[in-house]
Amino acid sequence: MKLFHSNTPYTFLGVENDWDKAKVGVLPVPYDSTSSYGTGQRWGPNAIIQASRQLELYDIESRADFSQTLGFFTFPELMCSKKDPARVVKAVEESVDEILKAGRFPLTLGGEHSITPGAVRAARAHYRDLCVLHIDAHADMRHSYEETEYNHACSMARCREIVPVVSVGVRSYSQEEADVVEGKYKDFIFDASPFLPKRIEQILNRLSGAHVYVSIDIDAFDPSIMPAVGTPEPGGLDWYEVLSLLRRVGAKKRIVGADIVELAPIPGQPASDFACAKLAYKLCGYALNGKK
Ligand SMILES: [Mn+2]
Repeated sequence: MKLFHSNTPYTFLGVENDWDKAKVGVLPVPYDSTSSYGTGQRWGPNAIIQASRQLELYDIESRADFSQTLGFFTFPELMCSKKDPARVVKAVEESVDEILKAGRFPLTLGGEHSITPGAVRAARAHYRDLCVLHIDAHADMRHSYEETEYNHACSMARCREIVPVVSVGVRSYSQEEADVVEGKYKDFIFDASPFLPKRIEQILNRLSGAHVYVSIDIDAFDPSIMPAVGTPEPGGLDWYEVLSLLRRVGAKKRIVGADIVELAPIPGQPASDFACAKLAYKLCGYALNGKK
């Protein structure tokens, strides 16, 4: 009966799950309990993995198929308690800590943005000079929202309590957030104006440490590129400018972990799923290719 079964494993990129050879640990976190508008982010990791199995693994930019040289190990989906965001964040922290302890690069697939502080906490324990590059349409600087400090609208407020954060693509925030976005953190929050080379250098100069954790809320992109998000904001970032930024950060700093969050797949419209899969693959290339 072998003839009738797909021989592409159900893993990120459809590559063999071999922990010993893998430099990247892919952690799917299907969590979406605190979303305020659109929901369905719990289906995000599944859609990214599905789409990634169709990706062309030859990367034109680097002229290489680096899926084998890097090696990707896909974990089973994390169990997510719907009622207790703090517990989910803790579970993410523990999982990312295990991946880092094993010397692998943690790539977390969300799920909503509330999970990021767990991953950042784990990375901070391994790298004392850690800073975060946060790519998002929203500031996520509410202190708490809908009775929890772990709402997705608070993710960067939590991260900024422990590490310096540089946000880019931000074009929507509340009155409460405006006080800190336009005040205390104004030099560390960039809007969605075009990422010209000079601006990319300005962003880079704000990243204080040598080690960088990258958190990408895909609503940072323009909705024409990433329509499948809970809160689509017009006037977003362009595909190539985000890649330019990530390429520069990868060349100048050491990217030690990443997450791609907030994909809420639209049935029958796989463009966003595919873009997330490609983004994840290219980001791992920028982070790890040519590095020891
Ligand atoms: Mn957002």
